[in-house]
Amino acid sequence: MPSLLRPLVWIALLWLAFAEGLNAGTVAVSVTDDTGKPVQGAVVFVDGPGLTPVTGTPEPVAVMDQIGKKFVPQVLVVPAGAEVSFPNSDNIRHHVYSFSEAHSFELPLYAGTPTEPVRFPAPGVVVLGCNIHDWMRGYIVVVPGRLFAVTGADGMARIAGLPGGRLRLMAWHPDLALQRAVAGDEVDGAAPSSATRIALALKRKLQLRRAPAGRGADPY
Ligand SMILES: [Cu+2]
Repeated sequence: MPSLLRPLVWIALLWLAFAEGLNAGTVAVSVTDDTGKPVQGAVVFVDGPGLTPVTGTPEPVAVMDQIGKKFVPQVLVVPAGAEVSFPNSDNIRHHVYSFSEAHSFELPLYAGTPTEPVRFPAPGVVVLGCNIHDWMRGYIVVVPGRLFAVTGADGMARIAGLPGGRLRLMAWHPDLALQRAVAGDEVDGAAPSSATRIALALKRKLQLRRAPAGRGADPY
């Protein structure tokens, strides 16, 4: 390339980067409970047009493990269309199932890692259980696109790279009184930055007394 043209190429590249920055907004979301306290571990995601769908290969497969008779992680967030593997890292068998509307499925009693992952085609909350161990509870939160974040101890989640247009922010938490995502404000994705707040009605935590020593031996 003639050296005279090189500065023009750099200017064009810088302009593209600048224009991209203009179109990609950032939102800071503060999630609280209904008394105004920050909520940690809430899934915040964006719903609206212009979100990138998952088209399949070579998308990495997400993992929902089973360790010590628990689902690990307890909450897994994936974009719609993603595949999830359910390895069983315990030396006993588990029987994973979900009756959720977003995707009901079953992995009958198994050890090790099933050969096929499970695809989650539609957005929604998929509640996982195990037929053998009643207390095992896990959640796969299937969100419409790749724009999501989980709140920290301060109840804050930040999502960058918003597409232009009106976008609705949604929030979900495993302790929600009703197991469905809560709609927050709409934001303008083209704005460089915005901030909003979502309040969640959580289940009241019961103050359980400790079981007497020597009882409650694990039968499994
Ligand atoms: Cu189990």
